[in-house]
Amino acid sequence: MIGRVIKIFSDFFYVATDLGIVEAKLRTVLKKQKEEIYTGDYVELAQFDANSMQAFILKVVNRKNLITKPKAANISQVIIVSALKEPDLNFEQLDRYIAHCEYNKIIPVLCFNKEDIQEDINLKKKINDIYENVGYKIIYTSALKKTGLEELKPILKSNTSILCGASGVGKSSLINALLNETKLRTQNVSDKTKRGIHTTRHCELLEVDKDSFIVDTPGFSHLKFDFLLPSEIQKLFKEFSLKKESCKYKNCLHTGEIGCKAIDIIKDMPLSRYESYKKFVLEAKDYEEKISKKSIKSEKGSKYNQNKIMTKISHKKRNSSRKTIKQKIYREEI
Ligand SMILES: Nc1nc2c(ncn2[C@@H]2O[C@H](COP(=O)(O)OP(=O)(O)OP(=O)(O)O)[C@@H](O)[C@H]2O)c(=O)[nH]1
Ligand SMILES: [Mg+2]
Ligand SMILES: [Zn+2]
Repeated sequence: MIGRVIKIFSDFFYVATDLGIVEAKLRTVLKKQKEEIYTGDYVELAQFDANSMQAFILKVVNRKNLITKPKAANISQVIIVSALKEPDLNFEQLDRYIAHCEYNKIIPVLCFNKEDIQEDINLKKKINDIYENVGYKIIYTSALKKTGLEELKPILKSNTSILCGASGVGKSSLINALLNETKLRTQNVSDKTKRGIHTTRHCELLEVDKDSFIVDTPGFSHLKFDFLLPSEIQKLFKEFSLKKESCKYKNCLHTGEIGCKAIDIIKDMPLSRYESYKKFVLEAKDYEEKISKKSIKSEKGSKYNQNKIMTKISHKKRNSSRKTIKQKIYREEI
């Protein structure tokens, strides 16, 4: 029997099947192999007991892709949810989510929620100016007043979409509004900080319409680019790839280098986008420095042998030579 994992609570996997929701555990072999299973995975079940609706997971089938933050599998689309107010819109944070989608090669849709409490019309204009230019789909919603949902529904059609964004922006509220029921728990943002209080704790896949699935996720905001090289950051900003005339210098980071030909792109780039770009480049530079220090360290622990670098192995880890073993046996014999 094949089913789809909709929720994971410690060792229990809730799997949607034709016969209903099955509570499954991993087979011991899978556990030993440390096979990780994610919300959204299709799995093969065995030893199904119809009375208790329990079974064991044999294996994962047909995993098309995997997102590691938030963790989910077989995702066709990311919907980045931001609030226009409470919590205030943070452009740098939004650029972080977008850049992560670009890194994962998944096109994001930008959803700006809580439009019912934001009176500043210039904010919408600013958003459109920044993000429409680079081709991202933008929608405005209010989960509370149920506006914008008709625009969101066709985007979700025949997709498995994952909602991601900071805590309190209204991800769970949006799904409740789409389902027309209070299925998911939601909570007011903190009075003091106007930030969310991490209500959703697990990823959960829900069917919002026939063949349209959506994954609710816990809010998160710690996304840093401390795993890429500085030269890789420009690939995450569409502005650099959309224009043909760009800077071709291999090592140029387009951050004020003499002779940089990306000057026109930077001139046209909204300030907030360029600021985000420079910040991510700095994070990547820290990473580059860290790995170069590490490699110097490992080189110091190496010695040359026939023109090859051989890493020194500590005495404890090194295998004894045959001569030493023979001597030991000899000593034991006498
Ligand atoms: N005014 C207004 N309030 C909203 C809207 N959407 C959500 N809220 C409120 O915002 C608060 C947080 O909403 P949640 O749906 O819990 O937010 P979340 O993004 O799921 O948060 P986490 O689960 O912590 O990641 C709740 O009090 C909601 O009622 C909206 O469109 N307008
Ligand atoms: Mg939530
Ligand atoms: Zn350049």
